[in-house]
Amino acid sequence: MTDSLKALLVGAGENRQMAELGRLVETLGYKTVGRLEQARRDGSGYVGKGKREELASLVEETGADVVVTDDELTASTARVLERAAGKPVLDRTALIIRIFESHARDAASRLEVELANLEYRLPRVKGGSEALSRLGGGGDTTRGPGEQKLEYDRRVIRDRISALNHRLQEEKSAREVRGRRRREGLGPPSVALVGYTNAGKTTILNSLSGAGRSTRDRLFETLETTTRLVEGGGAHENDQDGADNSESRPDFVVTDTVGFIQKLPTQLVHSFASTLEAAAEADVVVVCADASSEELNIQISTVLETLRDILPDESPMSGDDRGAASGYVLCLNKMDLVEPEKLGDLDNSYSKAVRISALSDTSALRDRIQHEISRSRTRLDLRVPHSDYAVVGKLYGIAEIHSTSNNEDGVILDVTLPISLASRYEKYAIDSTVPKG
Ligand SMILES: Nc1nc2c(ncn2[C@@H]2O[C@H](COP(=O)(O)OP(=O)(O)OP(=O)(O)O)[C@@H](O)[C@H]2O)c(=O)[nH]1
Ligand SMILES: [Mg+2]
Repeated sequence: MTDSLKALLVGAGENRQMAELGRLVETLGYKTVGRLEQARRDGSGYVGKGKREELASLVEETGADVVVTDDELTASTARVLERAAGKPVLDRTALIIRIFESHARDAASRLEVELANLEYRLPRVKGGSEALSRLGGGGDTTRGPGEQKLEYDRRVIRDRISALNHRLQEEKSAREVRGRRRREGLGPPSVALVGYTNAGKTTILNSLSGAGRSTRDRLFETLETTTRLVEGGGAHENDQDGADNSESRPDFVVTDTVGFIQKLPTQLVHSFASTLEAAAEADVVVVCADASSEELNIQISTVLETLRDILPDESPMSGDDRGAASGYVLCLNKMDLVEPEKLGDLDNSYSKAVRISALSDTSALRDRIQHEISRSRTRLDLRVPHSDYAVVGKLYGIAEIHSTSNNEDGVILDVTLPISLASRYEKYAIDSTVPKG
């Protein structure tokens, strides 16, 4: 495609994200040829009458093919704007759905995007005479032809929506079973990489795990969660004699997720659910951010706010947002692109964050993750009476067993457990060392 579509961007209201809208448009392969902004959003036409006239002449001047708005519009507002511009109008939601459509690779994300698209279309099928005449056709004798087709279309859309919801619900149940197994301690500790779109999450995953997943400088490159194993390499080679295991290097699994964005269309919350689940279930959440972005602060707070709304209170996210809280790690990526004079600001705002350039080296992040995992686990000496022998079997499923022996009182075990599970076994502890946390 040599000739990309020319887009004219329109934003209204206080919370305008014109630069980001430009990035979204670019991600879809359009070229931005002009911008129009207004501080107050107009109830009937998104921008006021005067601005709509300005829009018409800007369309003439620039030869724009399409008008793109920074907010979702109702069908009638879109129509008002479309009439003024004389060009089709694409709102922010439709734009993001199109990006998701063109980036969806696996079956599940395609289903989710189809669902989002139908939910977006449903309220827009009804309405004015234009929609009716466009649909046309139909042979019912008691009703107008358009009306009959319309009913039919809406019913088809609704049926398809419920079928898709059903399929996605089934998948969700399967994921929940897997999640429960994991929370029971079956399997290695898990780390979720979450963050704003284009922060570098997939690049970080690839670097940590040696995977070769697609990364590109465009928004919403990743639309599905993927999990990879990172081998820790056992105990730290540099351990001094007699050092305890607090700096052991556990294996972990790391999950890459769908990126966040401001004003996320509600229709895409489904696509997003797996990201939120991954974050809710992770032992360590890594909030990744593009340190070189002009919008760094807003991007970080968008991510933290979205996670806070959804995660339960006991989740690792319920700490402060300076990267110092237990359970989540703030990772400032793309440090290679940060201007030297900005480093001071980063120090002040995010003193506890890990800084990396994922293109060259992620070992600092890996060390921090392993440190967090070690902190989330505790080592105990246990004596399990022979009468409770089933407990020993259970421990083999959930703990790392360092040594076992038998005596007349029971089985003696030296184990490392997730702190969240340790309280169940406290009564068998040999010292009175009660695990903290
Ligand atoms: N200069 C520089 N570029 C980076 C760095 N890390 C990632 N990138 C680039 O940033 C772009 C986005 O990286 P991705 O890993 O795809 O980002 P993502 O967070 O997975 O993005 P989505 O999947 O779209 O949410 C790519 O072009 C990467 O090559 C870094 O440390 N320095
Ligand atoms: Mg990605």
